[in-house]
Amino acid sequence: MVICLPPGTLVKDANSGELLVDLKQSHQQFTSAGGGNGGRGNLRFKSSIQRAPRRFETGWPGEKRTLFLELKLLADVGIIGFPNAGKSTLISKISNARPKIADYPFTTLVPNLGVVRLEEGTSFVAADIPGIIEGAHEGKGLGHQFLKHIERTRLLLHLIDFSDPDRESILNRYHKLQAELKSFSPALSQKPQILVATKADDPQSQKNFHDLSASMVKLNPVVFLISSLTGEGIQNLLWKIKEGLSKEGPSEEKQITRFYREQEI
Ligand SMILES: Nc1nc2c(ncn2[C@@H]2O[C@H](COP(=O)(O)OP(=O)(O)OP(=O)(O)O)[C@@H](O)[C@H]2O)c(=O)[nH]1
Ligand SMILES: [Mg+2]
Repeated sequence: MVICLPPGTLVKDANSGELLVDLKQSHQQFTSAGGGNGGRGNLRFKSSIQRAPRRFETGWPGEKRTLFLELKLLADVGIIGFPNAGKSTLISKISNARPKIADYPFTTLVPNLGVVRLEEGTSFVAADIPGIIEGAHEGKGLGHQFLKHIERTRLLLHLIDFSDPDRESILNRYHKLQAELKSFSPALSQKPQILVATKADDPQSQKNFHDLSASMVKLNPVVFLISSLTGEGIQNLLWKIKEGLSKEGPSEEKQITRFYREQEI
């Protein structure tokens, strides 16, 4: 029996939890339980006196194994932020993904993947995940369940809605999201991040960016102000992402994270 699974599926032994294979490549195959040897069929018992034998042998039973399958998406860039930060709007602007967008929190319920074509021949894959809120590690909002999908990315875009008139809450949200990342996985919280202040078309965002950019740069040296409505700042952001992805990554991630040549997608 052949079971087709999406690339990025981890196959584990359900009893021991042992990782059997990480299916990172498209069309990769793995035999988790071998079939038993077959018995001899009627034809093998045919002789000069027995032309149509009824005798046969049953085969041996095959291996049995209970598997636990876990999908961790393969993407180069993860887009994170509080609900309504503009994550899905950005991925729909820069890629072929067409996620649902709305002005209420938790519009996105499952991750979206999009291929971003940067220039002739180079592209990368971005993942937009549901919004994270304070207390996600205790299961609040949609909880941490989707953070595993950005564990294999090399770069995080941390989007913050700058159109909020409450300037303090902008900084607070930054710190809360970092705390949530850390409580999920220290490795994830140490991935390089680009801070992206969103909704630049809103005068309030411009004002907040003017007042807060010095504090933001202290927290993270790479800060961009963008608008997914007008396109402001997006091209520069994409070049920065390309630069970030071109840097050497840890060896395990290097195997799966790279620029794709267009014909491979
Ligand atoms: N003015 C303005 N509005 C924006 C911009 N980007 C997103 N929005 C609006 O902000 C709201 C939330 O956008 P989404 O892209 O759904 O936000 P999200 O971060 O994906 O939200 P969740 O899926 O709930 O986590 C929508 O009403 C968008 O139209 C922008 O650049 N400018
Ligand atoms: Mg969304």
